[in-house]
Amino acid sequence: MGQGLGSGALLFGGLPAAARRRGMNPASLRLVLGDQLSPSLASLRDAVPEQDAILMAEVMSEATYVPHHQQKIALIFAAMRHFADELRARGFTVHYTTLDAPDNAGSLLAEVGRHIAALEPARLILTEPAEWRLDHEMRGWGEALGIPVELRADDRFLCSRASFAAWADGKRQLRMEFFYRAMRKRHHVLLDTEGGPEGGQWNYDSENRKALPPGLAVPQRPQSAPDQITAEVLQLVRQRFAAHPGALEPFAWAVTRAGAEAALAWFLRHALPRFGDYQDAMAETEPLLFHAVLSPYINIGLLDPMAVIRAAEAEYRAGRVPLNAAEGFIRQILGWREYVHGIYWLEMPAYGASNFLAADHPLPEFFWTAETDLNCLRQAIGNTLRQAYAHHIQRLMVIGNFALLAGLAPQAVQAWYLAIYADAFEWVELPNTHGMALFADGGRMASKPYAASGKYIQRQSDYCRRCRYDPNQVTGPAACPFNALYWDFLARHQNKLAANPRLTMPYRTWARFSPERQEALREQAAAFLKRL
Ligand code: FAD
Ligand code: DLZ
Ligand code: SF4
Repeated sequence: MGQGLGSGALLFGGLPAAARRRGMNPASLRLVLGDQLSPSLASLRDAVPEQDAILMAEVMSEATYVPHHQQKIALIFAAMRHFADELRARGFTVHYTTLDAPDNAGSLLAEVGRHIAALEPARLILTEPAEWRLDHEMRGWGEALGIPVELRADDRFLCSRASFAAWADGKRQLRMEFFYRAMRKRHHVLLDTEGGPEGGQWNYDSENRKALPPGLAVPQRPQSAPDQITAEVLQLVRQRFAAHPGALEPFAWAVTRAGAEAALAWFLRHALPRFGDYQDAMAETEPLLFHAVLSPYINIGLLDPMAVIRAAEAEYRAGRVPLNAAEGFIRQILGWREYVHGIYWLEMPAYGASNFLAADHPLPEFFWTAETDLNCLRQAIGNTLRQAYAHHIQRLMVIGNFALLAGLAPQAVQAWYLAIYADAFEWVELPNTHGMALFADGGRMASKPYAASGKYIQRQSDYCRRCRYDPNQVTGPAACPFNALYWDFLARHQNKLAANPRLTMPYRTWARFSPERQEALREQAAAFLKRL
């Protein structure tokens, strides 16, 4: 049995009690969290069925630290229960605490403590959790529990925390594009025979902004009915989490590795070929369009990110998908996903408190209900509440853009994003919210704020057609609120943003407006914000 420390592991806590009864007790207790459902997990790697025990626990503390969307809780509990069965089928002893078990101790530490008291393992083995709050807590578990605790690095990411820190070291500005190129080279992804980028360019983003042509057929995703385990979880969530936001059903998520792999296979065949072209498009009747809808599966460990990347690359090499689609998709996983993960661990815990633009407006109630007369927000938030999912442009250019322009407080906005999406874990959600959507980090992650007027939404979607507002008007009762808010945002933050070279053009345009026009725009925005 491999009892040595895994690479990047930490050992702390007291020595095992000398009188510990050997033989009946597991050599180690290994905790698996709800987003660690990978057979290759560091803490499972050297586990021996006859000697080690595995612990998984559904606990109120994790289910309520933000009011998670009902489908997110159901997805995680159902996937945890299926994963426990998968491990049992491999011969492991899995101690699984369901949320409604009478002796459930309510938190991860309390559950671990209860099992240590009962099983008396020689040591506890953990994989680093993906969120700072739990990572910070776990580093004190050795002392709290009085047995040796080994905390192993989570090597399911393609760039470790240390490796990202080394890449970032000494750089005045971090930019995803350069990180992404380095990752392509390091992992030999989409390279030509000379080691350069396939097709001669690293990035085909400029080909990925097409508006949807009328009548374009969008493939419909297969649905399957929940099995017995999932049905039981849905009943539990219905009873215990009815006050949490979002609809519980229809529940369309896969909850097993096989189900997630089927979703990947469907995406590669039916949606990836068009993913690139319509990546930035939005349509009222087609909330998923050609997106992968795989992020929850990758984030909780049902899909391995490199396997997804290799599968997309293989589709390109087989001539079944164009390069702009394969490259655009791979960039999201090998580039953005790893980049935000690196930034999170580099910048935490200070990152969560960042508020560069001193935004302080409370979160409007309609974030929880979708009841607003701005149709784009009604659609994007409505999709979110119905599916625990919205695609990237809805999250960034509709909801995030609105939060940025309206000056909503970053802490309130980020708590909402963390609660409401099935794929939301702080390591990925926080940099996307504070960094990409709200510019709360002052540009650590993105080179400029993603601020846009109603014109952008009009160009990329069909939302404006059924809106009570007009994207072509900037002032007056029918004017699209995004328009005045956009100019007001630039004016309000002129001292912090005017020097940004990527904002030179809009600031020049603002300067050309007459003082009367500027005042009218600012009054229009102020009146809207007052009503908000
Ligand atoms: P696709 O668009 O099909 O992309 C493929 C994959 O690339 C995704 O499955 C995901 O794993 C990865 N990916 C794409 N964009 C990003 C990104 N910006 N950061 C990290 N990974 C990315 N993603 C999350 O996984 N969890 C979150 O909590 C989350 N919060 C977000 C909050 C805001 C404000 C914004 C703007 C984006 C957020 N994202 C988050 C990123 C992105 O919107 C989702 O990953 C994507 O919408 C997931 O849908 P998909 O699988 O259909 O992705
Ligand atoms: C998100 C979540 C929820 C809702 N419930 C549990 C749970 O009951 N037990 C568990 O082990 N994990 C859960 N998770 C996932 C954890 O919150 C996640 O592992 C940490 O936030 C670290 O990313
Ligand atoms: Fe949104 Fe403005 Fe278009 Fe209405 S007109 S859908 S508020 S962008």
